[in-house]
Amino acid sequence: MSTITAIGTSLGTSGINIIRLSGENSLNIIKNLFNNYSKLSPNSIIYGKLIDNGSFVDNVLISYFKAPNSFTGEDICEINCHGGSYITKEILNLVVRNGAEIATPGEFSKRAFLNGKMDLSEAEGIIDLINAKTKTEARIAIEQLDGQLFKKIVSLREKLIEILAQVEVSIDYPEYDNVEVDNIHVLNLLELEIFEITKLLDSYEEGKYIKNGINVAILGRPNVGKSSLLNNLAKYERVIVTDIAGTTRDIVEETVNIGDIILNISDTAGIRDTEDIIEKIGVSKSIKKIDEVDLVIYILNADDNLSKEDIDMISKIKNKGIKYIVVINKMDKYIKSIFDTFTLKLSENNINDTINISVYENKGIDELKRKIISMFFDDNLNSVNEVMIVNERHKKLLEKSIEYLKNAKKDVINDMPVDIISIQIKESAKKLGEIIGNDVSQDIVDKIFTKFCLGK
Ligand SMILES: Nc1nc2c(ncn2[C@@H]2O[C@H](COP(=O)(O)OP(=O)(O)OP(=O)(O)O)[C@@H](O)[C@H]2O)c(=O)[nH]1
Ligand SMILES: [Mg+2]
Repeated sequence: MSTITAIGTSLGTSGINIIRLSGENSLNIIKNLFNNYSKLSPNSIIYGKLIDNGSFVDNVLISYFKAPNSFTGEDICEINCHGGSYITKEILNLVVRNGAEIATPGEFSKRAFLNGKMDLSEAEGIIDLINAKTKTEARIAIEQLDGQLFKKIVSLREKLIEILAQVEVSIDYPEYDNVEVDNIHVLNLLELEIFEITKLLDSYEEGKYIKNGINVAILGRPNVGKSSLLNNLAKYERVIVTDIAGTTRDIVEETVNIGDIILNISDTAGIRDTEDIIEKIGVSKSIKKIDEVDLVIYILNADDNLSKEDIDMISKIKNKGIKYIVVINKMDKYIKSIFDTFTLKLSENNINDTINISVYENKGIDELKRKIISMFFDDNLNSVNEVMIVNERHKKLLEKSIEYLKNAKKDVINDMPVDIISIQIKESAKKLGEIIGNDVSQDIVDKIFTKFCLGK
């Protein structure tokens, strides 16, 4: 294996930067460049001078981890130099001139996986931790890189192997077989395993929103305060707000945090019939957006009439089965008689469960935030103890694993030969194994690690 190198820190102006080397030639390369090389021993970090052909390059700290006791399982040396992009790149070039190859993204972690230093789900946890933008996202990633998912998968696989043993006893000793009793027992075990895997699979529903955020569109007629709500949630003037109907012409996207959850919000052009060509395009984009999001916030105004367009749009959203919240804005303009007629009309049209807000007075916004969270998450997020999945690859493998077990159940019920049942159970176990990296193809491994950043 070649010796690879990359800058492990982000290139900018900082106190220090780190250039990593991994591979059997790491120590030799350092030997050519470091004046205090003789003091380096495994698991040590030594201060000294980096020298290139007799000329001083930088004062550095160099650490050394001897194979197999390192992150990659290979010899690793790390050069801690002064921060600053020029000197860091100079040292990287120096290391390359002395025999190292520039690493591809994720190559250090890929080597760690190939050398058995971590399983695939742990490696995926590392990418997620690096990319995490919220506390909850980071917590799930840490659990994964700490091997929690690995342990869960291993235990699910062990149970499958026990079931397999039960099934195969009947192959080896058919003369002792009481088929009916055996079948019921195997069916129960399969049912239990399907239940356990489904439980893990279901956690993806919440997990994907934690990882990717909730995609939200704010819709409504012109001037109801859609952009004002986005600005309020973003906590700065992201979008132009005026009292001219039709101010927002195109979709404006912004990511905001509410508590520990990310919302990817699209503010849209107010929906109305218009002859203005640009606005017309904007309106059709607004309507299309409904199909792309997880949640629609539909805004009405407290001092307005409920129009036919509103009723039609809300029905359209309802019929599509998309999650939605009807928000009544401008409650600061509340006049009882108008509002009573308005709410009556709402309930006549089966629009209930609305949230009243005033963006002007910053009222009702917290309730709206709580409502959004409760629509996507069951419990208090921080008290979740169960292992969660957040990765689509894992989700698909769990689904396949369940599918094979359901086939196995059918085969048992239909009195199929035992070896056919065994094949289904083995395939199911194989799919579980792929989550942690057993029997995965080179293509999949390569694909996973290219998602890593350089130097990891
Ligand atoms: N009284 C009152 N006025 C508000 C409130 N929220 C927004 N407005 C005003 O309503 C007008 C329209 O606000 P926008 O946020 O531009 O409305 P919009 O829905 O984005 O409008 P379009 O982009 O034209 O579709 C502006 O004059 C806002 O200042 C509120 O809570 N109370
Ligand atoms: Mg607007």
